[in-house]
Parts: sequence; C-alpha cells; structure tokens
Amino acid sequence: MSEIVVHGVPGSPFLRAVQMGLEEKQATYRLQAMKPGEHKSIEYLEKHPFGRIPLIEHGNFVLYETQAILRYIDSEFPEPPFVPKNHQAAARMNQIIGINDWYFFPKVAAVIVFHRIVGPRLLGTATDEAAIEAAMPMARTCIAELNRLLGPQPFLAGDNLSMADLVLAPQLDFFAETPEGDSLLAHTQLEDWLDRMNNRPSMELTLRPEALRWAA
Ligand SMILES: N[C@@H](CCC(=O)N[C@@H](CS)C(=O)NCC(=O)O)C(=O)O
Repeated sequence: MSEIVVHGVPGSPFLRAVQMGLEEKQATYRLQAMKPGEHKSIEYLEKHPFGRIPLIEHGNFVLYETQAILRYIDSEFPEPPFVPKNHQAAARMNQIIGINDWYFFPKVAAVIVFHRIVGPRLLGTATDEAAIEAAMPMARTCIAELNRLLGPQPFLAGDNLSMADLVLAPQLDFFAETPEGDSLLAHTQLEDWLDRMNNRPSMELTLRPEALRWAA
C-alpha cells in the first residue's frame, strides 16, 4: 500500500494527534503542510466539506475526523495498540476523547488558545479578554475532571498509551502556553503526565511551528 499523506496546517493539535499516532507506530507518512486558510479552498472542501483539519489519503482512500483517522491507523499498524483490551479502560479512553471533542476543544481551547496565541500571533487580531473570562468556568471543570480521571495512572486510560493520550497531549500542550492553562495545570498530576508525554519522541518530532511556541 502507498504511504499515508496527512493534510493539515502545522500547529493544529488535531493534526498533531494524527502525526503522533503515525510516529508512535513508526509508520511512513508524508505531511502535506497547508497554509492557514487553505482548508477553506474549493479543492480541499471537495475532500472535506466541513473544512477542518486534518485529513489523510492512503492510496485512493480519503478520511477525515481525527478519531476515525487514529482508529484506521491503529488497524493498519497493529503495534503498539492504541485501544486498551480491558473494556472499562477502553470506555474511559472514549469518554476522555469525548470530553476533548465536546467540551475542552470547542469551549476552552478554541476560545482561550485562539484569543491568546493563534489570533494575535498568526492573524493579527486583538485578544478578547471577555471571551477568555467567559470560558474559564469550563476550563476549570475540564482540567479538574481530566486530572481526576488520570489520577495516579501513567496514562489517561491506564497503564499504556492510548488514543486518549494522543488526542489530549497536543491540546493540553498548546493550552499550557497560555497563562490560564499554565496556572490551571500547575501542580496537577495532569502536568506531570504532560511532561512525560512531552518527552516522547512522537511529541518531540511534531513540535508546533516556532511562532506558536512560548518562546515566540
Ligand atoms: N472533529 C474534527 C475537528 C477538527 C478541527 O476542528 N480542527 C481545527 C484545527 S485544530 C480546524 O480545522 N479549525 C479550522 C476552522 O475551524 O476553520 C476532527 O476531529 O478532526
């Protein structure tokens, strides 16, 4: 089978989750880096009518939605497995991905990370402090709940890396760049987990572009 081509704008945490999945499997892939805004082009919308990132092509097979892509990668490259065999751990993994997709990304990261980092640094927009303030209750709930679910375990769904870690690590790593994320994560087990995740080659090999990192 041909190599997997991954389409996305570097810096996107959903794109990074897919790249990390491929790195963890040591699969051969090629990143087709897009410019901001290119995901709304007619050519891209033909493949992804919702105009979101990422999308993969494997031969003639085109697939979008990060969860679906990670599950496909997991079936194509079985080792190491991304889904725990234990049913309760697998359910926990799915729950945590749901927390990201329904609460953390749309209500917290898409507001706070956008207004603190992406907007001002990439698009030249002003920070909307009121929007950030309004997102804080949900931010507190998400971080407290993810921290509770992690508990003393090494990974979010138990003893081994799972899709939950791949989805959440890029999101929380980006959130940690904001003062709000930095202070909510401070002294939590989630912060220690993020440090461990940041030491994995799959995180090191998929760093955000310089402009979206704290030193910028
Ligand atoms: N449900 C989608 C969400 C992907 C998503 O929202 N990606 C963001 C980038 S991190 C995006 O495409 N934003 C561009 C936009 O909303 O126009 C998935 O899981 O792939």
